[in-house]
Amino acid sequence: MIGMRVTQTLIPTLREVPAEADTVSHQLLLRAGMLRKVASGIYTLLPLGYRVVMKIEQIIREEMNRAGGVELLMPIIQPAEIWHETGRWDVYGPEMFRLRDRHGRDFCLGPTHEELITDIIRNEVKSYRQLPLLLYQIQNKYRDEKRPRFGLMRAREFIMKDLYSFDKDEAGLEVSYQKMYEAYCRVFKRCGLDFRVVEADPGAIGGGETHEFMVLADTGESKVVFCTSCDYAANVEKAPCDPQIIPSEENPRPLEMVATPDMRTVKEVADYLGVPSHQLIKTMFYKVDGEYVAVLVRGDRVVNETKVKNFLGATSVEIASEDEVMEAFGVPLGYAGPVGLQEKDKIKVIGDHEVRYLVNAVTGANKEGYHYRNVNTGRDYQVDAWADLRVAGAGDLCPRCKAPFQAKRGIEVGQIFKLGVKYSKALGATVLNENGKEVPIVMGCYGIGVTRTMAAAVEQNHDEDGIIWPPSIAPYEVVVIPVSHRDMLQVRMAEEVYQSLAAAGIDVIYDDRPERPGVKFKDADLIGYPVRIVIGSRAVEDGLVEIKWRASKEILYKSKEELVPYLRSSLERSKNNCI
Ligand code: 9G3
Repeated sequence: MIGMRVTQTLIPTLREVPAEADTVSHQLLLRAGMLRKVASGIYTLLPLGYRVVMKIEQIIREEMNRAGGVELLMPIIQPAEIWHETGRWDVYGPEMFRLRDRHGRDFCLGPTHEELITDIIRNEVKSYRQLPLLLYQIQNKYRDEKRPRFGLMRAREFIMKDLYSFDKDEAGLEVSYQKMYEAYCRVFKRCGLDFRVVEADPGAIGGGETHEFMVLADTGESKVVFCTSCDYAANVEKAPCDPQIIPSEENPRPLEMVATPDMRTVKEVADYLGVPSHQLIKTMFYKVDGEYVAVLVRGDRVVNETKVKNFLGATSVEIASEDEVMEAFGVPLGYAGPVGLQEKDKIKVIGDHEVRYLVNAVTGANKEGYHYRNVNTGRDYQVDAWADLRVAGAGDLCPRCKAPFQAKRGIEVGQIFKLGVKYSKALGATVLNENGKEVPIVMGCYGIGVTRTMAAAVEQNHDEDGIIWPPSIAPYEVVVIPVSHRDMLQVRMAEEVYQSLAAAGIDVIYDDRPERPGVKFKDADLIGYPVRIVIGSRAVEDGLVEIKWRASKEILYKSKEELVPYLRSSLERSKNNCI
């Protein structure tokens, strides 16, 4: 018999929006009494919040197991040694939580588990006959985010399901990857989420192909482009884009320096000189693996740092500060430009393809208070290379079918990677293959942000009254509310209905607080139970209870006898129709 009474649990709902809340899901999870902050980026999941997480975890477990996954549990605290072996101990800086034990040995709180799981495999697996293996855990992860925000969406401690696949060859990895791809689609469908799978950039983890599972939401931190005609979709970090050339009938005019006092931004300069922003060349300075690189993009574009990193085959790309640029090249920020830049030593200049086609462009003169007009590539400046270095956006053309993109924002709730042999080589995890040859094991890794999925579900399912939980992950499926807590007939009937639902295996909570009905109705809408049952005078007189669906706001009446079969079938249907 499951079921709960409100007076027995802890659901501290709030009327006011807490100041710390910086996105709607964070606000609502706090107000619904499901989450409380302990420190920046560190939260307590209160009883109702934890029930949602447990339901999401259960859906994940069922789908991982169905795909052949086997669950284990690795330690959160990890010895530095294995991170030294892969060389990652020094790659990750302050983002890694590090600590020492009483003997002064180095450890970290696990931000991920590639090293740890590969260490297990290299000790326990020797023959291809033991493969494939799909091992996973559901465990807290720790990443000391510079700017934790949006509640559980970017926390410093969060729950992740991480699965690692081990195959004897690339063909095996293909099979494992496909199994996980399909399992992930089932997980997010069963969680009632509107999601898309997009091509992504592997980033520091290395390896090959990778896909991200994005819950569409305007508050999402990720930008994604979707083709309007074929099914191509990609994270803008990865999406390739051709130059969009704006034809110009002008002939190159003589280079001219113009005074632009205190005009630094693209907009200020464009307005002051009366040219459109796409006529400007924006010069951005980066430190790429410690070397200075100037990147040129059109004034109306944004530099894609992932593309810069990939083009230069670098491991770290970070924007250079105003002082560094002034110190190194005497170039005041806001007045930077490519003319005469390449001649300066210790700088590489690379340009996005679009810049190459600009005729009579405007750029900074590398001199305080001055810009150049009529800048033309070849005559006035050279670059070391031209490449696709900009962020794709709406209107850019699909690399597959050339139809225009549309741009959306998304919350990344899952990511799957083909790792290849990067970790198995570094740690010596090999097997003897069918020809008796020792080969490195071919790996994949697959993550789902469990707590982030809960937050994403709220971002996607709420209205002005509060959360609207998809039934499959709701903290409780049904809330039973007596209109009067003084009318013994109503209270008795409410008890009976509650008991009958619980006995029928429906996840039901009974609001037995000595409160006015209005308070209970507001809480029920805020918390977002899928179904609300009200027992009022009408119920006592003609035996009909009121049923209200939170999502559709549909209200209907059923007798006590009809109630259980109706709810069981309608809840089952709503939970299954997203499979
Ligand atoms: C670190 C720190 C932060 C990190 C990593 C390592 C992200 C790190 C990438 C991954 C890749 C996959 C398995 C599950 C799915 C994601 N942030 N990544 O490796 F030391 Cl401090 O975690 N891992």
